[in-house]
Amino acid sequence: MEKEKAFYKRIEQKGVSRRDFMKFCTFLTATMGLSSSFVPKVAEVFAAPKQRPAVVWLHFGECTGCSEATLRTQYPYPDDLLLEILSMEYHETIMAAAGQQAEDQLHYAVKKYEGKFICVVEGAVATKFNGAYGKIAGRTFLDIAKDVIPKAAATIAIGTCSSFGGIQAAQPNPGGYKGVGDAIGVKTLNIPGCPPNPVNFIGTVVNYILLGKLPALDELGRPLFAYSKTVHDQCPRRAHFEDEEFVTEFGSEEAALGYCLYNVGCRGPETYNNCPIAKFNAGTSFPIEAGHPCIGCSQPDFWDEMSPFYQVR
Ligand code: FSX
Ligand code: SF4
Ligand code: F3S
Repeated sequence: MEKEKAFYKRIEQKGVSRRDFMKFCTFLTATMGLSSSFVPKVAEVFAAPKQRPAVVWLHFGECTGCSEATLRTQYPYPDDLLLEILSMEYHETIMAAAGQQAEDQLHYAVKKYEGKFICVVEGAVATKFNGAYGKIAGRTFLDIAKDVIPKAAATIAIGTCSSFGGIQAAQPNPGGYKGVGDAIGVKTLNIPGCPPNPVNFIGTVVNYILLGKLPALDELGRPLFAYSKTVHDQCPRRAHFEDEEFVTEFGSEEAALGYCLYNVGCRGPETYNNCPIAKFNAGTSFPIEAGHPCIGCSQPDFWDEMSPFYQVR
């Protein structure tokens, strides 16, 4: 009770009412595909966390947009997520430690929580030339992945890069970059998107805390609750597609009317993600709502397969 009270006080100070928070929990429960009877339990995960899974967050070849997106989460706010809900043991971008101290913390955390921690991986792994294209503290990404990941209870690949290789793996890919699962031959839970939606990461973590297991996945390792439908099938512009009302030029009258972006290269019909429902920045918007076609950022090999962007295929 005390913990819950302190939580509600804390979020109120940040301008979030209890009602807004419950609205978010209802939204997250529905996004996760759970019945509404789970809403109070989901709220409890945030308001009165019972266990805080240890997380070791690795960075390989990437732009750090995945961390940036996660740090923009609201309900839970990043401080709650990192300090109350999870126990973030290692994360190069946000940790105070640097150099040897940081390296020591990685080894300490992996040893202390062996078999119990969640490994979150951001970024792709170079595999050619014994992984020489990417190193941290004298070790290749490949060596670090091979050392740390088998010791984790579960591995979440956050973002398209760690899921499928992303921009590092785009042709001609001289470093032989691959998604982390492919690089070391393990199954990972993949949350693709460049960047991915923090809601899908939080949903996965809450599922793990609440039900003691990871959510159901498709054949590409993606949680079905977020990636079972195309962007096109959930798109607010879909009626315009059916009525053949298309934008043919950016800045045109049709664009202002919110017509379908298919003819300016929208890849929504080939892309699996829940962006139209989950949206970004606390439900503010997503690419298509902002007038930009989907570029297929969640799909494997999208830099090669979906480009040239803006061209109808
Ligand atoms: Fe990749 Fe993450 Fe794209 Fe960036 O770090 S999924 S390049 S948005 O952010 O790995
Ligand atoms: Fe489909 Fe894209 Fe048109 Fe939306 S804007 S209806 S996703 S083609
Ligand atoms: Fe990416 Fe398309 Fe969603 S570009 S963010 S999958 S709308």
